Amino acid sequence: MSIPHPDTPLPSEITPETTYLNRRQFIQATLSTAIIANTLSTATWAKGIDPHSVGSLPTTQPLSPTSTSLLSTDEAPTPLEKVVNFSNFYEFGTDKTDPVNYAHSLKVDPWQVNVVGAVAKPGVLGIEDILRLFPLEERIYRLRCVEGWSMVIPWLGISLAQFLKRFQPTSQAKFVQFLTLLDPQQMPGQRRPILNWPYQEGLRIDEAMHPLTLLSLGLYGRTLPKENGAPLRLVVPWKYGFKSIKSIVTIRLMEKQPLTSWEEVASSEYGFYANVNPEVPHPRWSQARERRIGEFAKRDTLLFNGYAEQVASLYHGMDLRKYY
Ligand SMILES: Nc1nc2c(c(=O)[nH]1)N[C@H]1C(S)=C(S)[C@@H](COP(=O)(O)O)O[C@H]1N2
Ligand SMILES: [Mo]
Repeated sequence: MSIPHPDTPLPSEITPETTYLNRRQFIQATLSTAIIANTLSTATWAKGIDPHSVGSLPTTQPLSPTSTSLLSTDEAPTPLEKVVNFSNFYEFGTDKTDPVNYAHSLKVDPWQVNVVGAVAKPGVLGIEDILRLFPLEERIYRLRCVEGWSMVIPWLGISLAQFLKRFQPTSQAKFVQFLTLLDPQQMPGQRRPILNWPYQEGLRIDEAMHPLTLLSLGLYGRTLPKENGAPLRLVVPWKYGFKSIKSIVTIRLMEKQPLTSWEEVASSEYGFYANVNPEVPHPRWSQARERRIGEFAKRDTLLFNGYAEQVASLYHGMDLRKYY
């Protein structure tokens, strides 16, 4: 894989997170997902046709927020068609269009989330329970991928802090680990050693408890499309997109900092913190600018993805070059 020049204004310049792989592995991984694609386009959905009649997104349902958060940006949301058709979800392949073609094999109902570890009241909640117990908000957030592209997405979700408090984290709970479903039957990308499956992520407890941190169950007024991490995924808008882990089944409160999937495969390139920072380049490309999907000219990337006012204090006194 050649690394494109950072200023070439083409979508093809986007540097895949997989360039750490050797070419052979990469090609194998890509070919392994060559199963029958669902050819029905989600564009139909974007045009307002009921997805139940389309078949490509059979599990999405209308979902109404009780409020729109004041934490929302007023920037124009990225069209739904782009949000669904351009996505990273390596459990279904490493191409941006693999999730929309292959994620239909994921079964999202029934689904349970296990909360374990350093909590006084460990427990399991289904998606209906979560929707019944916690107020659903709409939050329009920027999402900046480490590869150099960004989107604005109208998420529907609940506060992760409120969710975690229900399980009563103990004084040992210094970090939170998140795990995606492990099931190579449903997630064919897990048959290849691209990452050490299941996908794992982690946050420090104060990051997890921050009011911006969202446990998302939907976008654009409907439940989450499978491509985007149905039925439940994390959204941490001041961090690179890879922290926003999809299709979560386990949340573990821990005393020690958990290992994350991308640290595990390339710790010199992807750190635990992964805060968006235009001044700290990735070892193989600059992070100073980004392409908003759907736009031609590049934008400057903002410190903490523009959320510095809300989150900079979490990192007071930390060397952000060391803790990248
Ligand atoms: N389980 C899992 N979660 C994941 C990924 C993945 O491959 N597997 N990709 C991450 C990356 S690199 C990005 S940029 C975002 C993309 O989210 P989106 O498709 O909603 O834009 O999901 C993140 N969450
Ligand atoms: Mo990403």
